[in-house]
Amino acid sequence: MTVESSSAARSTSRRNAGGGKQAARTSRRPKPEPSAESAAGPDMVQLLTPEGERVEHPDYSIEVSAEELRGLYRDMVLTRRFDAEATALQRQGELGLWPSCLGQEAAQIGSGRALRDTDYVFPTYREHGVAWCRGVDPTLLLGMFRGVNHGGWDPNSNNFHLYTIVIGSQTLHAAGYAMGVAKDGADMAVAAYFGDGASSQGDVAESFTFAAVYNAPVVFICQNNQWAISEPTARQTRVPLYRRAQGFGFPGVRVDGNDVLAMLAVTKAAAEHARTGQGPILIEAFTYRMGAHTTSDDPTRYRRKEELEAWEAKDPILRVRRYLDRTGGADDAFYAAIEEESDALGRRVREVIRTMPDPDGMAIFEHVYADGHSLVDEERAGYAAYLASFADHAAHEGN
Ligand SMILES: Cc1ncc(C[n+]2csc(CCOP(=O)(O)OP(=O)(O)O)c2C)c(N)n1
Ligand SMILES: [Mg+2]
Repeated sequence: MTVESSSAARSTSRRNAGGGKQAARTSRRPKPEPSAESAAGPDMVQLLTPEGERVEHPDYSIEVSAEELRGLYRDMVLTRRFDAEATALQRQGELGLWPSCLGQEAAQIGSGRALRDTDYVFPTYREHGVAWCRGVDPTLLLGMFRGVNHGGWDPNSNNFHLYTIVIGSQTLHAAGYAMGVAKDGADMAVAAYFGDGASSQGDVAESFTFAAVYNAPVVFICQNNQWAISEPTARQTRVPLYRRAQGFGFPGVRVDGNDVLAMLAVTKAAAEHARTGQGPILIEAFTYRMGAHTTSDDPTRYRRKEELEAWEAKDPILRVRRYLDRTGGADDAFYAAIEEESDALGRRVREVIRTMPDPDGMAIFEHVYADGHSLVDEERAGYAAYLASFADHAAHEGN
């Protein structure tokens, strides 16, 4: 028997063994996955092309001065530099883990700068650019990833909630917070950031339902970076993510997430929609995670290098630079100053991390319950005795 005929015989016997049901199952093949390129679609809002050309959109026009544009550029460059430093520090053993936002700077800076200080933001774990816009000192983002604290900043100082690792759960926090805002009649929008993968979570569906039914002022910002670790967006949805909103009864819009101007314009309009009592709205920022999911991940195992190269050509920072150069909006002195500022930020981040104090070993038992708990008390005493045993041992050795 040849190799071909033996494998043909095996597949025939498999079909026969499964009967009619099996045959039906094998004929129901998954639909081909759309490439990220074609999935963007014509209804995506874009104001600045990858070549750095300004284009108009009938629903979202925006006037941005050269100074404002330089500010957005600076925000993105510094975010990228901070992110690169943090990635390097993880490689040097200073951080346990780092989730890079490389490639998502426009989605984060455009939306972050569109919000008012009085708005409230619920991030995931990757929103380093949004944190920057909220005025959270970037070094404070590092503590949790070094394992020395559970958050690192006071959420109420900047109306920026702590990072949330439990996928999608912060959208429920945002919906609940926004329901309170609506009851208070407060003039604010609540932004809930989440990912394409999170869109499959029940928490996100529930938050959509509550926000819609209670007409809560939530701006849902889904950064569709095309991947949920190694799962492509095509494995999360059969429709473009922004269209999910329609089924819940509120509007959704897809934006070029690598276009800082489009993100700024659409998020400004969406926040105004929320603040003026028109209920929730979903923004799908169509972007790309250019790095690994986290420093624990190796994307070369599951994605093609051509895909990365296609997105590198749409780099969010490069297109603003092209536009600035094309319009004479920035000179060499400006770029040199940003470079210097980036270096200074990098130096500060390295200094802070290397002198960051370790927490007291007993601190883990704090804040578990508001009023204490007998089990925690027991565990605290047990751990204290365990730590003390080392001191006893050392004293014994010394004798
Ligand atoms: C409830 C829950 N399930 C699974 C995980 C493990 N996990 C961490 S990140 C991630 C993928 C999230 O993808 P996406 O929402 O697209 O966000 P991205 O990481 O791409 O920014 C998963 C499944 C988790 N943290 N929480
Ligand atoms: Mg994702």
